[in-house]
Amino acid sequence: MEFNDAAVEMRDDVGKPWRYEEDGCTVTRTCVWSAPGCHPVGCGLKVYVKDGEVVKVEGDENHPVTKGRLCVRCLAMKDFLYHPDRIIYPMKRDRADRGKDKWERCSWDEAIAIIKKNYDEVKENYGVESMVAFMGTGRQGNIGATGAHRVLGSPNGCYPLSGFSCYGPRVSITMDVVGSSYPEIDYAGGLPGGYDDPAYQIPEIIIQWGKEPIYSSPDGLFGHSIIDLMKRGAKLININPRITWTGSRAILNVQLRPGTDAALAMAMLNVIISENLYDQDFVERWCYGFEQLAERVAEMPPEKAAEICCVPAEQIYRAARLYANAKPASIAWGVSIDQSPNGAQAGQAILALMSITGNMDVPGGQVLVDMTAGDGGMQEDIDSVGWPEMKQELKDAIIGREEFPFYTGGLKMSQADRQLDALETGKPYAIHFCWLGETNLIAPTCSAQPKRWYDALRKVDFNFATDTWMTPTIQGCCDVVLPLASSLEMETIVPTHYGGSPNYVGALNKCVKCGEAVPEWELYRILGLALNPEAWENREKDFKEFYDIAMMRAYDFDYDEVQKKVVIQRDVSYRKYETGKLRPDGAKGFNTSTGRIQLYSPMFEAVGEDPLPYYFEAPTTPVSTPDLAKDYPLTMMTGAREIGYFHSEGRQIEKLRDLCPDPLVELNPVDADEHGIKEGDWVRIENPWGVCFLRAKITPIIKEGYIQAQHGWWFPEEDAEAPHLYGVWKSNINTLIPHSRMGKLGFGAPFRTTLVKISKASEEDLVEADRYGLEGADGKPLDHTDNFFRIDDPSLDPAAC
Ligand SMILES: Nc1nc2c(c(=O)[nH]1)N[C@H]1C(S)=C(S)[C@@H](COP(=O)(O)OP(=O)(O)OC[C@H]3O[C@@H](n4cnc5c(=O)[nH]c(N)nc54)[C@H](O)[C@@H]3O)O[C@H]1N2
Ligand SMILES: Nc1nc2c(c(=O)[nH]1)N[C@H]1C(S)=C(S)[C@@H](COP(=O)(O)OP(=O)(O)OC[C@H]3O[C@@H](n4cnc5c(=O)[nH]c(N)nc54)[C@H](O)[C@@H]3O)O[C@H]1N2
Ligand SMILES: [Mo]
Repeated sequence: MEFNDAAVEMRDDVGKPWRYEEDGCTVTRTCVWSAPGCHPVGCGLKVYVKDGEVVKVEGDENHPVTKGRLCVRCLAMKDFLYHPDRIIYPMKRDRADRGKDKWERCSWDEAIAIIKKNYDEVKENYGVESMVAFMGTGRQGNIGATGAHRVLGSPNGCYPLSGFSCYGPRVSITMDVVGSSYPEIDYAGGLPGGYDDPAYQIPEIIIQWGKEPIYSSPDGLFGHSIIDLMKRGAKLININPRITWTGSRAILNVQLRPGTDAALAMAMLNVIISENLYDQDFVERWCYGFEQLAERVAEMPPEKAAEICCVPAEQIYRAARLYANAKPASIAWGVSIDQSPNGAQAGQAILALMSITGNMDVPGGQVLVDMTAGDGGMQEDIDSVGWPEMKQELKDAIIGREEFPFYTGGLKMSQADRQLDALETGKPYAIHFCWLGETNLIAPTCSAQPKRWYDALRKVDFNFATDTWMTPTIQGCCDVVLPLASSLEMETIVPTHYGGSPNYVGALNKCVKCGEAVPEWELYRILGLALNPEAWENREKDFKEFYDIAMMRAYDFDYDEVQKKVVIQRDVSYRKYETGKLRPDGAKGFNTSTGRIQLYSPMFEAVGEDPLPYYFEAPTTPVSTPDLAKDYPLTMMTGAREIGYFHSEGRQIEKLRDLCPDPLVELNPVDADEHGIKEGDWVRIENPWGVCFLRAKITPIIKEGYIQAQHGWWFPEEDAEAPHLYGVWKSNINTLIPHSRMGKLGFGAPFRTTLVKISKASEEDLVEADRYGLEGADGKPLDHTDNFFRIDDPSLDPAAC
């Protein structure tokens, strides 16, 4: 096979600014995205190469936003690049050997031929809809559902996390309410003068709502900007059940009960409206449904929310007044909202807070997409590849379409929980071919109840993966694996905030090549040409050209210019609702059906959801499931981000592993005492869905009655073969998270509100951990029933916390 290396060859025509010689090394200035996994912040690196090998990586002080600052994952890049366990050649294995470490290196031609043979057979016998492309979070190839739509020609692209509990809910809700991609805080990333730019204003208040960007830099937000802004006077409010590092420096911590964010946001609206603290002019001119919203939130006075959220009512008054009186103020919207089954409503209420206080699209407030400058156009180009050409009958076959039209219609992806049902039951039709791209879902990452996914995937006729490492998922379930290049091995761009918001665009300049690993887009093209040539022949020949087309339409610069300059800031304009830049037709107002921000959502109404925000109890809490709480009294949050790991990635890299060698669960000292658990003890955590083991970290940052468990754990140093699969079942916290507990729109899951009990693990427990993980504790079968699901039960008394 001929690689399209011309497009990714080093170029020396551009000169010093992006590449120069120093100390006998060639230094390349570049930005990163993924792999190693990260969201598209595009931090700046200087990569020192000698004799074709990376010898050193440093932060690039010339990068206008990150200014030389880097997290540990980038500082350990060299160890990632040359780690002996990385996959840098295609590999194959007989289907009968799934779970056995019997991989054989093969050529690209052979790997593609195997995939094509299976593709053709399945297409012929069952149709393309019986194929699914699964993807995890935020990588370069995560371009809409291109893998499914354009490479396989199937409608079923799937992000397999129950209730699409990340980003998708946020984007979908905002598209409907505001007519834009979700509004990130304005941290001056797009302004050439940065924080000192005359167009910018430092926010007086920043609310970090279920978000801790300092560790997560999520979705294109450079986390350290929070510190920069605090140094320039911004004050922090954290809405978080735990006191985090930034929380210890905040002026207010609202330590609400997990999953009650909608009640809190509604009560803050209640205060702001009843005390007349809102921006009347903005509301009158630009909001739709204010009266109805005011009526609705009148039902949620702070005293009532205080009972639901288990926080003092005064804190709610204080948070509301501080936020509404600050000019400007911003809210950083975290994944805790997406992960809540009530998150659509919490999100709706948070958008209403941003809007009625006049903070939408103002300097230092929230930034919105400039549709006329083409950000929207670029996003549209990216999201829609392959979809417009698809036959209507195939689009109609998308899994979960009838039940969840808002989810499947907006995201053009199959609904995650129904996708698992289809794999398990063969209904509405059987699945015969899966592509596991960028997800390690049987590790506690992109799935709830991973054992169910494991069993279901192992029955599929053919599975292949595209990854940078061998993982438990690939080892357990796949037949072919194709190797992907890392950030330092490719030439492409990183559009911050997924190209959605006006910010900056960074270049990934190729530094080295490892084995036969290819950049993700190149891989799409190779596969696409083999499997679905009509969609690829006579089209863009590479990622560069793909982005060239999108960027030419979107921006006033092209790909080459980005590569030369390494980073281009977009320049930002504000209050675009007054200038017609929020709508593709250039009319004033917002890009919604009413032209205004829809505090009352006609679309929610059309799909059978309440058009206004409302509160309901999460599916497994002491309030919604009091019987369950008798045996499982603790509320478990999971997945608060660790700086050294990206979900399940990084455990092989010594420098990163040293920072956090074992899976940890945080316990309050009182709970630890009650159970005779000491710092570092292995803790047995269980509920009717499963059992797993993590080590105790005893800390007062978490309230009594709650625990916070890490996700993502497996042990790459342990036995690879099934059933052990690198110890993936031992600390698999997602085993305890039940499926299908989403809200009406199909979003959310109890990742941060599950009931459990804990005890000190016995020696026998630890010996039997694999068996428990696979079969349930003490041989009791895992409970997969829906007995505890009562979202609509009106008799629930939220005051019972
Ligand atoms: N309990 C619990 N579970 C959670 C969460 C939680 O808070 N609590 N958070 C959830 C959230 S928000 C998310 S988004 C999911 C994430 O879930 P995943 O995205 O599935 O997580 P990863 O473990 O990072 O798995 C990604 C795989 O992609 C590979 N990879 C890295 N870079 C690239 C690339 O550029 N291309 C390709 N093809 N592969 C690449 C990695 O090596 C890794 O094997 O986890 C979810 N799981
Ligand atoms: N280093 C690193 N960075 C990452 C990732 C990673 O795995 N590692 N994952 C990436 C991904 S896919 C995502 S989605 C982002 C997520 O990044 P963020 O949105 O910043 O979210 P988290 O760090 O998961 O959680 C933030 C906080 O939410 C709190 N919390 C828990 N439950 C609740 C609740 O019910 N309500 C409220 N208000 N707060 C709650 C937790 O205590 C935690 O401190 O990070 C991305 N960045
Ligand atoms: Mo995520």
